[in-house]
Amino acid sequence: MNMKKQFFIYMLLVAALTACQQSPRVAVGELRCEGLDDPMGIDFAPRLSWQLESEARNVFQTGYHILVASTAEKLQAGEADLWDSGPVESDKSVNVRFGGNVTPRATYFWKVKAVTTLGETPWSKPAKWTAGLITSFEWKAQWTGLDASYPGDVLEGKTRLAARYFRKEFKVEPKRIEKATLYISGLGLYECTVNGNRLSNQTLSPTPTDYSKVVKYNTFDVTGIITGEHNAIGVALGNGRFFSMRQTGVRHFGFPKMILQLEIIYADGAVQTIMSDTSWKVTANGPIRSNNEFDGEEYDARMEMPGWDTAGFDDSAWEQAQAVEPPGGTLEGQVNPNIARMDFVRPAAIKELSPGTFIMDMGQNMVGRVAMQVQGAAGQEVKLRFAETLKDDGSLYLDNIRGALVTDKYTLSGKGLESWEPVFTYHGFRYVEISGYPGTPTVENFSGQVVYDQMEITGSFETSDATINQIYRNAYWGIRGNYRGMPTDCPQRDERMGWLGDRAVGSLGESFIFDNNNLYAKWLDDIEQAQREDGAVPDVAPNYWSVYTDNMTWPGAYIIIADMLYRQYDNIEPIAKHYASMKKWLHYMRDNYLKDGIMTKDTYGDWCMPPELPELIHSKDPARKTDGAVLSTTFYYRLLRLMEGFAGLLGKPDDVREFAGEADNIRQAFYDKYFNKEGAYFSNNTVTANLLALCYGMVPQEYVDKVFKNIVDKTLGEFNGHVSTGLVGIQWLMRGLSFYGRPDIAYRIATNRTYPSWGYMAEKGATTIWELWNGDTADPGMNSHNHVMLLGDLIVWYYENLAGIRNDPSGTGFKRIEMKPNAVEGLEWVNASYESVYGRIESSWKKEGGGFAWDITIPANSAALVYLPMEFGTVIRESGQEISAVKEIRSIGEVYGHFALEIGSGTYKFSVQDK
Ligand code: RAM
Repeated sequence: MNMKKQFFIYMLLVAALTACQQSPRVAVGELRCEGLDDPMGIDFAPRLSWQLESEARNVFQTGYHILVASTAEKLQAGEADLWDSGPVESDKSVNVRFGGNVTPRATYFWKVKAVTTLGETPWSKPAKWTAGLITSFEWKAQWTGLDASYPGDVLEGKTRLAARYFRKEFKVEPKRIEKATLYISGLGLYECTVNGNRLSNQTLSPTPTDYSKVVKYNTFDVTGIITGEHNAIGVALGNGRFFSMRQTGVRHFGFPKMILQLEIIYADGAVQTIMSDTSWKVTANGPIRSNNEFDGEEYDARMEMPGWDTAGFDDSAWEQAQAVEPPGGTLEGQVNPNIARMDFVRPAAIKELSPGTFIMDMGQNMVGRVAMQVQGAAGQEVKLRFAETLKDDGSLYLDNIRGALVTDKYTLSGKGLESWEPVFTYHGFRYVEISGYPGTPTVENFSGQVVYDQMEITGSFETSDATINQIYRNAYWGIRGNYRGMPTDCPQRDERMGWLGDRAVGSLGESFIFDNNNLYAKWLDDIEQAQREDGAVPDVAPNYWSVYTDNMTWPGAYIIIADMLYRQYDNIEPIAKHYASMKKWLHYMRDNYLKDGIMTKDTYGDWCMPPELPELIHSKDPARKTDGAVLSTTFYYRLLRLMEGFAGLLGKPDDVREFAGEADNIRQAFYDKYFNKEGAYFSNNTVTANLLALCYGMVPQEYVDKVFKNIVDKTLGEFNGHVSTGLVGIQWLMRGLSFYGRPDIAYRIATNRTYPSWGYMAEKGATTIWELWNGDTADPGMNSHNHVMLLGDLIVWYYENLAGIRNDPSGTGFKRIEMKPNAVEGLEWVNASYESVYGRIESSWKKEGGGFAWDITIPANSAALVYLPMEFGTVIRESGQEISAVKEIRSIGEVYGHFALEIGSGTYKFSVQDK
């Protein structure tokens, strides 16, 4: 057999490898892991992953050999001067710890070969990663800025500044440059050019953090753009979350500032370093007159400074930059992706509303900016305002945008055709009001630039049901529109905060569509940085809003998401890193609020459940609402069980006992206090109360069916087959209904087009997901049309229950896959795929001639437990053959109405028929 044809090995690094834009995780980890227990060898070294690809079935890895070298040539020659793993017997091909030393700035070239059940693979193609600066000692540059305001800056109320422009010229020696690396952080936001060249397509960088704790820096390979003797660096600074958008209520860190270090290594080994310091020049008199993320950007093209970021520009009118106080936070290489222009939208239509005022419809509620082309007289001002919906008279509906001014302004230079897009702001909108545009604007003059975190799309999902497909699309737009280096609640109004509760289970659903591993790992760091000394974890992180209300359902996301990253990505690092802080928080809650086994403190209830009146945001009806202590006690129980598991993973038997014992007590106390034996329900018998108890395993076995029946009765009776939960209950609704045997009800909820439902939102024209089930009628005080919190476990259910692609509950990273689709009545087919860390999993099924046809692909080095639905018959074939004749398949037999099989990698075509 020709091994070359059999295998291709793909290599991925835990840290992204795009040029050297990002430094590997070690830059973060090494600074912070001191003193951490390391029973599993979790020491935050870089992790190496690769994928095996083979057409053959049942391919497993049995060993590997990794070589790491300091140059491509050495690696090619097999000279592993940085690390040679030697032949290792192991099936691990994901997150293998690098065993060598990590040196600041070093580049690591590596390759791997695997031993498999089919034999040995050839060496993979080489890949590389680059280490960051790793410790703050490597930073020689000064924080540089301009701690002063200028005429036009708004320092009170809706705070906005003109952009600050910095420049520095430098000479290089006339000898060959081996490598030039630029490290930068510009707060709140920076745009950096070298010799007038943009360094990447990213925008709104760096990623937002609590700058007093941690500041992220970005790394760029600029070797190719330093070509001549005379060079220049230009940096423009926007406000971002540093000079925040509001004077009060939102955290302010100070005037914008930057740190930059450009390291040039010549071929002869000499090193030249250019650093931010007081030799730089600065001005606030550039074209960006004003910017912030809520209120928009104002640009005066007459004030452009041609050539300001290239050598030879006359900067005599500029000021000398100041050495300023550092922001306080540790500089860390940024591992999570930056934001970039990821997509664009062609406007659907422009209509004149009144003379000179036009309304442009993007056809989609999107997040980002509008790029414009315009021609006219110098000094003419074009104004763009943004909204999600229109009033009856066709004008912008701005009430739900609250205090955000959402206005961009462009003043023409008058020099021919001008193109413009703001850089230091973003909006959430479908409609744009255009005024002051010279002549009549047409759709060709505008384009919507969709900006969000540069993430791989990992999932595809389509079904025979148009409503499900539309909701999936709406969710996709909503999720990506709310990735902003942190998961925000909304993109349009004066909020845009990282609310923890919104993503507790949503993050799991999202992980099927986007590779959000590094983003959520970063967010857990944000949460930890926001933890108070006494142990309290906030409801918002980074804590630009200070919201410490002590409840279980919002901060609980800290623990739930760490578990998600472990399950979905086989990433144990967050658990190891945050374990101590999580435990501290649970102890804090226990010590302050646990009374007789009941967690008494709650803040939000089952947030935004469908209210009894269309104009209400929150229900006032005690019979519909779930008692806060029920929510917090069930969550506390669930979190204790997760911690029990984490403690086991980390080798802490005393903690396992502590959490397990506490959990047992809580379950008993909860049962004693809230369970009504006669009626078999908890508390006031809401779907949420019963569902949480059931899904968290708090219901004694003999009552499980009866409690579930109450959920079914309530849903079908009082709520007529509709959802009755808010943000909390919805986290388990779809999976709960399916798991306990009523996927048909879940399907009904998923396809409803009447209120309340996701389909109702679509029916009313939504192209994203609303904050409120009644977003069309409720008070605008809190009524975003692009919020993902009410998705709950819907996307999880799409992938796990409809497509049947689920990580085996006892394993991690889809090494073992559980495939068990619900072929519910009404649904004819599903086509789905998911790019797991082992490779691509595919599941496409359809009902056909009374039978069931199902095509499955499993990546090499993983395996699946496949459940074929027997309601379609008892004759099971694979590619036309009786399965008993297919040697690669292991039949397990009938399990609860399914025929269970075990398969390894490869592609399979199953059918289930009567004969
Ligand atoms: C509002 C939003 C947000 C939610 C908080 C509690 O600001 O709905 O998503 O988490 O309230």
